[in-house]
Amino acid sequence: MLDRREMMKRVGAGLAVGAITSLNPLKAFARDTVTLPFGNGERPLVKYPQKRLMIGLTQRPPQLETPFSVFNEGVITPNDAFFVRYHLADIPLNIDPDTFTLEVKGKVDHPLKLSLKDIKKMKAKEIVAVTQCSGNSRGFFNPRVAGGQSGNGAMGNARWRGVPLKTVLEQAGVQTGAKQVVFGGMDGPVSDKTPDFAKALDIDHARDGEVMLAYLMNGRDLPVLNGFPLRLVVPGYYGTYWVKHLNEITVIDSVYDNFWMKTAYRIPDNACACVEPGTAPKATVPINRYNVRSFITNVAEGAKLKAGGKLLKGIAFDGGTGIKEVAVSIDGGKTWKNARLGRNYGKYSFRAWKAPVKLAAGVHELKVRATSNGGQVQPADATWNPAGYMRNVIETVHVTVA
Ligand SMILES: Nc1nc2c(c(=O)[nH]1)N[C@H]1C(S)=C(S)[C@@H](COP(=O)(O)O)O[C@H]1N2
Ligand SMILES: [Mo]
Repeated sequence: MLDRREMMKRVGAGLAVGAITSLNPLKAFARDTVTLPFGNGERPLVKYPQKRLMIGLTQRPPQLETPFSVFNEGVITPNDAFFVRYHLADIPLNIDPDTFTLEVKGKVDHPLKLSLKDIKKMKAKEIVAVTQCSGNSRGFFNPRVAGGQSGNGAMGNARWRGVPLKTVLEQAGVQTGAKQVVFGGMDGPVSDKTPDFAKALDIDHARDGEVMLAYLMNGRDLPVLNGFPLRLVVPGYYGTYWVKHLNEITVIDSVYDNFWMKTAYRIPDNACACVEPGTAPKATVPINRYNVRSFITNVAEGAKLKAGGKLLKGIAFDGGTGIKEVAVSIDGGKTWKNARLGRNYGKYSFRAWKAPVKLAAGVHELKVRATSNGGQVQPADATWNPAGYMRNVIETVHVTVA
């Protein structure tokens, strides 16, 4: 095992030269590629520190997608396979956990400077929750839209341990008139024309007791690329709010209007968060909770299967009401059969499901459809919005059975 300082050095060295492959002990693999099932879907498989081979989307900043087969290994996504998304190229490489501090300031009675030790002394809490990028599955949008062309691997589910943001805000003493809380991380832009990354939550949301500052992910320190040593966890909300390398919390008495809140990460202000393809929404709101999704994880697109019995397996999740029901279809959606749900790790977690089916020889469309406890059902037809967010159409896997 590498100690942390050595690891940081290697992360630093690797990223500084841009091409991780040149330093990579697994260099040979970097020439391997995978092809995601949409136009221009070819991607390199890349090796980064603390990560297994991942699907590379960009190098600087690193954006890595989880190979989809990982989701068939269990409902918890291993740290070394968890996806990575950054906006800005200057990512922090030499974080010393002993000198790291989190500042809490703005409209508070007692501004705080907390060390990691201080934070770890507070009463801890654990939650299993999905992180999903707003643009997960963007590559499937039709018509295509600009932005990172992700397949379905820009999501993951982990057990997070840390302290409720509420506890920290109480310690700081939020003043009356507070409207939002702004979160900043240690990464930054390379050019000062690029707006720094920061996100905001409404004060009531920030104080709901569920939003937390996490320092452990699946029982281990956060991987560097997933926000070491501290990140915000916003259960049920899109990944954009889950600020990594979190070192600044500012309570404000207005609605935060930086680029990342006012311009980016906004969705059409209607129930489907969608518009007629090719058109622009009239009004938008900041992206917020996940919609309901489900996937078959043990049969890949285009698979060839043997005729007879087959146990379909997969996962489902939503924005925090929990999964009520998952149904599968082997006839392209004409008939549906309920799946059996697996163990419940809480309403923010992936929920495993299983369904035995009998497949006759021929070509089939397998489909899976989840319904949330909140009554939301996946749509049969894909919705569209110009940013390519929130795809949640009923997934279809085409198979040939012989
Ligand atoms: N500091 C920082 N935090 C960040 C981001 C970032 O660019 N910088 N990107 C956000 C976005 S858009 C997503 S989807 C998640 C991804 O988390 P991950 O890289 O741990 O998978 O981190 C969020 N937190
Ligand atoms: Mo994201």
